Amino acid sequence: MGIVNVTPDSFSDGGVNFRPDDAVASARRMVDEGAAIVDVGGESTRPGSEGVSVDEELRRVVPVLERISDLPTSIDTAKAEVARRALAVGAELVNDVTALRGDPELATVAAEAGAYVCLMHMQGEPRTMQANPTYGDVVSDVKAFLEERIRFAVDAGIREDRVLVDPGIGFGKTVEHNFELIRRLDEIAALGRPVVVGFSRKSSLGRILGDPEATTGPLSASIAAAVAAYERGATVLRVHDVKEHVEALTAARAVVG
Ligand code: 7PJ
Repeated sequence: MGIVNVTPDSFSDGGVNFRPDDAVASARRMVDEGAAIVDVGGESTRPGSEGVSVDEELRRVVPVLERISDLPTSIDTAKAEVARRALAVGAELVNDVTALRGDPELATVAAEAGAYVCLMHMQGEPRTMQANPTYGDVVSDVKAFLEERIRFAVDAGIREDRVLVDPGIGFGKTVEHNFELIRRLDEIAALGRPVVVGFSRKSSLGRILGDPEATTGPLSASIAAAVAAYERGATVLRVHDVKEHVEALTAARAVVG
């Protein structure tokens, strides 16, 4: 899954794809490089961020999605109206970092469109989530949350075989929490749904390399985390650098057999 943030302020590619022409070109390049789907988002959820209005989010993503309706696309939003418009112009998956908790209408919109939905775990909210993340057992807690959200989605009319789950790397988690979630990803995969992992360029990768203030991490470490996640059962890797991840994962797949 290639990431196209149509935002001025996302944590690692903010501004790069803010112009529609650039976002469209990036999406096409990612698919050429082997992405199975392109995740288009108009609202940054980086630590500390505030939200944007529905109108602003629509202004950012709809013109881009309209021009890539021939590609497999996902809409990264927590807003029902943004999802509804995105699905109408061809998106097939709703990637909701709130796991259908942010907008009471979103589950119905996804159910009625027959869309795929990615349910992501987050402790707290983007503005404050990195203040003091605390768990009993992080993997058990995330797994129980995802199990409950799958139930919620199915009860809202979303077919279970349309649901993907994501442990939410960096969303209300310490560095150690993030790596433990990957180490024990098989426990999340045991939910029986495809597991999405987004570790690409995240700050924990810069921090284990020795910079306690890092806000991003390098490509090399991103690839290592993606391969480790793949070996433990991840099916979708959400990444900025598609070509390099496709190359690495192709080799990893050849090893796994
Ligand atoms: C994630 C996400 C993730 C899913 C972001 C970035 C930071 N969606 N949206 N999983 N991270 N499903 O653009 O990398 O880990 S925002």
